[in-house]
Amino acid sequence: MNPAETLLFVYGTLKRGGRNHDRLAGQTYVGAARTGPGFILYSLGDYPGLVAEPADRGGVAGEVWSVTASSLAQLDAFEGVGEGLYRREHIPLLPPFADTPVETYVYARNLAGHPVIGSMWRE
Ligand code: PCA
Repeated sequence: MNPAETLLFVYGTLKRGGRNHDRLAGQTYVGAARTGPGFILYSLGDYPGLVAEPADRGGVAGEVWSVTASSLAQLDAFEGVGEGLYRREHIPLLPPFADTPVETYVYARNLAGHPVIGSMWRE
């Protein structure tokens, strides 16, 4: 992996085939991935939010991408990190990424009234 890049776990509209996948144009697909247990997805309408859920046993499915610093800055802006919509944080993944530092967008706002999706987002 290019040490100047960040490994990013995407689980929603940024995935291949997803509505916002073109925001990863020019970035490098690393592979399919799954979080360790303890995370679930909620539906926020037409996009999902990943949050910690200690009772979860299944984790969340997604993809790991290697992204440049400038791409990451654009993605942070798109995902509303500055406005507190998501926080970009390290996330534990299952093998083959268990020992690899990977980050993801964790939903940062109140989920009251939003339905649980579970472990996989489909558009
Ligand atoms: N975009 C980011 C977070 C949720 C969303 O729809 C992603 O795909 O990982």
